[in-house]
Amino acid sequence: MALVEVKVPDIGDFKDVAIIELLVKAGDTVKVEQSLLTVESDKASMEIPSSVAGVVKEVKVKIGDTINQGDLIVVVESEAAGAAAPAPAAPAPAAAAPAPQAAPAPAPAAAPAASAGPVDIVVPDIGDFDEVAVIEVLAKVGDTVKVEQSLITVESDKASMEIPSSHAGVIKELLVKLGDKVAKGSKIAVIEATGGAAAPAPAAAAPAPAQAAAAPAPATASAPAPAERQVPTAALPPHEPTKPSGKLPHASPSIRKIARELGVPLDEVKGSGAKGRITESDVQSFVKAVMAGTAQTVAQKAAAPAGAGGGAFPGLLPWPKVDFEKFGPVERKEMSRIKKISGANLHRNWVTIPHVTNHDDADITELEAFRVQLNKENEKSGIKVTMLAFMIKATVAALKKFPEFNASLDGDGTLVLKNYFHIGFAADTPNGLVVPVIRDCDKKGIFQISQEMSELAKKARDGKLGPADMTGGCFSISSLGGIGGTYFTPIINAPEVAIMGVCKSSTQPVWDGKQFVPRLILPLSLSWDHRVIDGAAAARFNVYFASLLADFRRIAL
Ligand code: CAO
Repeated sequence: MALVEVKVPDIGDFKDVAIIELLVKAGDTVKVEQSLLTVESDKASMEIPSSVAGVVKEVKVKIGDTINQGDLIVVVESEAAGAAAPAPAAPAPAAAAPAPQAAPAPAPAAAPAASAGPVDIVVPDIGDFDEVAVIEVLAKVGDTVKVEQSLITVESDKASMEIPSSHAGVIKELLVKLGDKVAKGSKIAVIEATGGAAAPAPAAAAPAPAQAAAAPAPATASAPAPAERQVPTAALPPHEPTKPSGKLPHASPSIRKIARELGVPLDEVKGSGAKGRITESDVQSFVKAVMAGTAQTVAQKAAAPAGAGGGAFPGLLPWPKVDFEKFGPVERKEMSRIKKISGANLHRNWVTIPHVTNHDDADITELEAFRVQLNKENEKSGIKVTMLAFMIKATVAALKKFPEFNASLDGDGTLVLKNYFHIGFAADTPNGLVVPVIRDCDKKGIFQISQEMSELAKKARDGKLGPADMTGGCFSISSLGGIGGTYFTPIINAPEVAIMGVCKSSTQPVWDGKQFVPRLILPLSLSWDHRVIDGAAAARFNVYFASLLADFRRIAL
């Protein structure tokens, strides 16, 4: 028994290739030629075999590491006494990696650089592989291809690689089909080359692995962009992810690259290609299904609470489907357009904003008396002042004192603090809830606010509000005071960060230190976005707001 260091054999021009799969672990018994790990470039993947038989003592690399020829990958306790020879004992690289030998070989058919006209595209030198199967045809007759664009994918039992076009132009003939066997020199296509676009022979001719190192520009060396692959995107079937098999998914390097870029767990994608091979449209339909909420990845399922089903959010039960008629007569009514729109907005705001609601009371005994007196004095003006107008003015003062309430989140972590004071008020209309906005309330008096409010409320009831009447708000007030109730939880009107809910005032006994006295108490419910506002600030806002209503002279301080 002896410890043998197994190193990366000669893998030709392959440099800094990433390990995408470890096939053994410490304690495993391996045979000579048994694959230890899989490496992948952007156009080829290959397995690196063991040079000795024995028990794996240590795996020296991990997934994601990049390796080169001569790098130590595992230490094996060899069964054979004389098997202690280090790296040279590695098997011929061709056994594991078809690419290396191919790297320097120019393709026989590489046409002189700038020639236009029909050009034969042939399989370049792919090492010791006699014949490899065509497992994917990536282009069709009539396609315009670029130099380096992959035309077919071939696969042996230990490696798969894409064969690129050595010339730019239009494909006139495609001479291979799925399942065909090809070898070095096999003609795969005839291209009507566009003048001057032919690639330099070595880069164009070398098989995929070599190109990663030889091609000058990374852009041309990488796999063609998905859009160029002309995969039909319409009418993709819904996709239910499969269970991960634990084995490297059956997919070409470019598909694996696309999956990596999109964060798709490829081992959960069901392959629709030959022998279950994963195609680009399989990846697309997987993404579509997950985005549509009709499928979940294993990770999403694991994140969901036990017993939860599918749905747009992980763990959310689907909406119950109930046969209401079974329980009694019903009628069906289409929801109004406003209800549908406001419903969608309210839903988003409720789900995405971490709401907290603080309740408080304001003693409005004096203010209500003043309001009644004001309306008496101004009976002839036709302008009726309601408590809401005072609350709007009090809101402006509170926003000035607590600027984070007059703010919006913009993107991730940026707060937009507003230097204007446009206040929205929820208005109940026959068609549903709308929130008209009164602009520049800091510059307007109680009468003007009252007048604009009654005009906007009428416009709302008549269904005549335009977008300009309902946008640009800083803060909203939802008053149910004319109706009743004590407290409620108003939903923040995004992108605002807080909303004041008001219910019906009522006369209540309040202890003044010596006795209970009747006071008119207004219930307040302030909902605020906890991402922006802290609980203490919200409590202070409410206390200040209530103090202004209790003694409106304070607003001038
Ligand atoms: N406590 C006691 N009485 C109140 C009050 C309060 N907090 N607020 C208003 N009132 C009284 C008014 O003084 C008025 O009494 P009088 O007719 O005796 O003068 C009466 O209630 C009706 O007031 P109003 O509703 O016409 O006027 P407003 O300025 O208070 O409200 C508007 C205007 C448009 C906001 C209101 O009509 C409305 O639509 N409210 C509903 C808002 C809503 O639906 N919010 C829920 C949103 S969340 O789903």
